[in-house]
Amino acid sequence: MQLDLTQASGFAGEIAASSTLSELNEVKVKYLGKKGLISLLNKQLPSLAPEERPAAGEKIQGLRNGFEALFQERLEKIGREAREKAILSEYIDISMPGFPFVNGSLHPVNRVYDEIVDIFTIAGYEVKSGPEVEDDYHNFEALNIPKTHPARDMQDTFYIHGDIVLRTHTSPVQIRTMESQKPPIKIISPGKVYRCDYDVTHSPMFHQVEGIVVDKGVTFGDMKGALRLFISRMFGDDLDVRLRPSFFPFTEPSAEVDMGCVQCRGKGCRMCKGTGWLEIGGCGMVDPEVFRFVGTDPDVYSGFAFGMGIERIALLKYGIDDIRLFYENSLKFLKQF
Ligand code: FA5
Repeated sequence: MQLDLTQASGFAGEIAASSTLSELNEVKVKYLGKKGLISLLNKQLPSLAPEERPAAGEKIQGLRNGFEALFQERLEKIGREAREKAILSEYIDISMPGFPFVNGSLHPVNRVYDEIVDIFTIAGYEVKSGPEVEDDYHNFEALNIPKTHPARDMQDTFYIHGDIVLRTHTSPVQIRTMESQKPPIKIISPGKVYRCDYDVTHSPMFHQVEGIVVDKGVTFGDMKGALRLFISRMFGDDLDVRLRPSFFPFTEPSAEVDMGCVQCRGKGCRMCKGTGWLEIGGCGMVDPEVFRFVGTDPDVYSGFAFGMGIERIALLKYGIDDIRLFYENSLKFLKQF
């Protein structure tokens, strides 16, 4: 008996015709799988005469070796082709024009807010914050504004319920700080405040920065010095500070803070209504009554406090005449900063 090798020898064409890995593997199973055409030849060996077996075995091994060599060659070619295809499909034309990348920018109020914080922290002030939803005691009572006091009408308050309000100024933070910290105190507290106000220079939500310094021997002159330092760093050395007598229930004496007009540098123009001065906030020496509320002895300590509108400072810095522009979110306006 002779082995019929015809069928098991036909793999060369099939290997060459395989164009994918799975097609190539199918050919391998067909020839070298358990029931593959070459594998089946091995099972026929026992039926041969013993003297014919070695030669037949060699022929089968020859077929197997031939298959493996062609298979390996084809496998490498398919792999190479797949890699080349992937490289071509991932090709990036770096000479193509890019997509424009739109950069955001800081809101002008945030920009001025950060600048104010920088100026005061460099001068040794610590930054404190407090709740925007505040109780009547910290927003009014402890600031020497009892329920029946007409000074409550100075600020149009949003009441949440009962004794809970949206803070109308950042002054409650001076109370909270003095309640929890003994002098010396030197802090600023920037943040959002709320009043029922709306026109070209007033917004229902706006930002203030409060400052308070308490220690032995703090004077009105120290306060003017602090305000002058701030104004010169923010607007330039040539602008003076003027303190105009005023009234706040929590400071005595009290004053309005005016600075030289940023537009005419003090000469008089439309912006300052010919006066050469612009108002930016209020200030004064901490009232002894307030010290009593927080348990600080007014015979030992003295202090000054000031509060300024951050939008007001931003309006002046950028020469804008309507506060509402800050909150309309027009990109055309905001992109200028
Ligand atoms: C106060 O709020 C005092 N707490 C300031 C103070 C602190 C005085 C410490 C003394 C000692 P006044 O109500 O004047 O003061 O507000 C201060 C500043 O906030 C004003 O000068 C103004 O620049 C700004 N401001 C007030 N209301 C508005 C508003 N509705 N919109 C924008 N800015 C405002």
